Order: sequence, then structure tokens, then C-alpha cells
Amino acid sequence: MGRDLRAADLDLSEDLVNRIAGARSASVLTGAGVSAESGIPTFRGAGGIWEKYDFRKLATPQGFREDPQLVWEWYQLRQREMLKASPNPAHYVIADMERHYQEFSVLTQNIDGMHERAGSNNVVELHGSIWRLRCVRDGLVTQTDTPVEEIPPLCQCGSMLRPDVVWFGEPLSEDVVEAASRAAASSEVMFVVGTSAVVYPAAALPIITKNSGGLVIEVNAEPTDVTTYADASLMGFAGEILPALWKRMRRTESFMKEHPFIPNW
Ligand code: BV8
Repeated sequence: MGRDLRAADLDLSEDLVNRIAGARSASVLTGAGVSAESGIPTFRGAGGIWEKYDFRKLATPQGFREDPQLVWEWYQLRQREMLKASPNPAHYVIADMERHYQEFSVLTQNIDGMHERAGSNNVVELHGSIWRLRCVRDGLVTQTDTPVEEIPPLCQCGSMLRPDVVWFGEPLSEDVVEAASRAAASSEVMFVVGTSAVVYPAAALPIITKNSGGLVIEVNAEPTDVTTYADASLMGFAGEILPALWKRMRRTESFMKEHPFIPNW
């Protein structure tokens, strides 16, 4: 696993850390970068999925209509990768944060289920889940925890099953957009972790927090559009930066006041 970053190395003022730790409500928007240190490939940047594969063939309804076999081979491969992977320290800090804040939502673009495996409960899966299959005929959704065997998998009704994910050109479900927008608007702090922030409407969520007067704290391996308006941008690996940030937060007065009896948390 990564380096043990010293909490003092983080370029954050004491005042800002106090405000972050002292907030009542917070949320985190995550993208593929939060799972990178678990060994799950990201989409963009060096070695990203979209460098090797054409998203039109693999992550659009047209692509699925044209070649469901190819799309399912890709999702089966990703299911196998995700099953082998384990949550990394970034996922565990996010699960800890949920126990600290009175209100906390995980808004994830990821479909890998890693946040739940690390112990997060209030997770909004903006782009669906690779561990759910949906009947193309009647929309019936089934949960699974193992990779599909038969390709393409079939529903009991005989129709084909598709991954219950949101492809490009498909709308996110209304209740997901409603829950995520409400969480963003009510967050005094939004952490934005491991996302290139190019995919909408997910990338609009930190802007909602900012426009509602909340703090936006970015943790990413490289600058993004969020960097232009974040209250702080911590460049580096989430699996190193989040544990160091959490250490800084736990030393603040507001944290101790909130959790007087958990000294070594
Ligand atoms: C919608 C599927 C409207 C699940 C994904 C034409 C028609 C319709 C819409 C559009 C259109 N043209 C554009 C759009 C909008 C489109 C969009 O935003 N396109 C972009 C590319 C311009 N959006 C949509 O289509 C959305 N739907 O708008 O519908 C509509 C309304 C009504 C009726 C009809 C339509 C749907 C978007 C969802 C698409 N599905 N995936 C799956 O298979 O995974 S998107 C895909 O990108 C994943 O979900 C992924 O999560 C997401 C975003 O990427 P990131 O998570 O940010 O990952 P990325 O690799 O890009 O970045 C990783 C970052 O981490 C990097 O910055 C890297 O530096 C950093 N990093 C790496 N390692 C680490 C790290 N950081 C920290 N630590 C590390 N260790």
C-alpha cells in the first residue's frame, strides 16, 4: 500500500481543517480514482480504459444493441477484477467519516460496490451497480455477488439481462438525481475524490455545494475543473491523502468535542 503521508504535510490551514471537522453535514463525490489503489482501472488519464476501448461500443445503449456479447464480455471481466479487489484506505476513511458527521452521503460514480464493502451505508450509486442485472423487457432488477457465467445472461422470462448501470446518453434515475442534488445542496463540506469531473450530471454536484455556500475539498492525482473553484485541492493518491486528512481532523477541537470518548479513533 501507499506511503504514510504525515498529516502536517497537507497544505491545509488549521482554520480550514477546523471548519471541515466542525461541519454538521457533509458528502463525498467519488470517481474511479478512489478505487485505483484497489487495483481497479480508471477511465481517463494514462492507461485508462477509454485509451484502450471505444466507449461507444461498451458504454452506450447503441453499443449494447449492436453487440451485447462484446459488452457482456467487458462487464464480466470487470466483475472478476472487482471481486478480486479489496477496499483501500480511502474507502475506509470515507466509511469512518460517515460515523463522524451528523449527515453524510457517499455520492459515487463507481459501480464496483467498494464503498459498501468498506462499511459505508448511505451510498447513492449515481451510475448504478455492476452487481445488479436488469431485464431488458420488463426492467426487473436482480442482485448478484458473483460474475455472470453465461453470456449474455437471460432473465427467467427468456429476455436478455443487461448490467443495471447508466450508459452514456441514458438519464440517471430521477430519485438518484433528487437524492444526490439534495445532499449536495445541504452539505457544509463536499469532498471530491478521484474523479476527472468531466461526466455530467455528476460533475455538477460540487458546483451545487459551492453555490449553496458549502466548502469543496478536492483529493485527486491531477488537477481538474474542480480545482478551479475548490476551497482546497490536495493533489496525490486518495489512499494516502485521506488517512492524513482524517488524522488532522481528529486532532481538532471540534472533533474532540463531538467524540470525547473515542481518543484513538
Ligand atoms: C445524461 C457507466 C442525459 C457505468 C459511465 C449526448 C447525449 C446525452 C448526454 C450527453 C451527450 N454528450 C455528453 C453528454 C453528457 C454525458 C457526459 O457527461 N459526457 C462527457 C464525457 C462529456 N453524460 C451522460 O450521458 C449521462 N447521462 O446526461 O443523460 C439524458 C437526459 C434525458 C434523456 C436522455 C439522456 C450519463 C453519464 C454516465 C455514463 N456512464 N459509466 C460503468 O460502466 O462504469 S461514465 C464513467 O465515467 C464511469 O461511471 C466513471 O465513474 C465516470 C466518470 O469518470 P471518473 O469516475 O471521474 O473516472 P476517470 O477515469 O475519468 O477519472 C479518474 C480520476 O482519478 C482522474 O482525474 C485521475 O487523475 C484520478 N486518480 C487516479 N488514481 C488516483 C486518482 N485520484 C486519487 N487517487 C488515486 N489513486
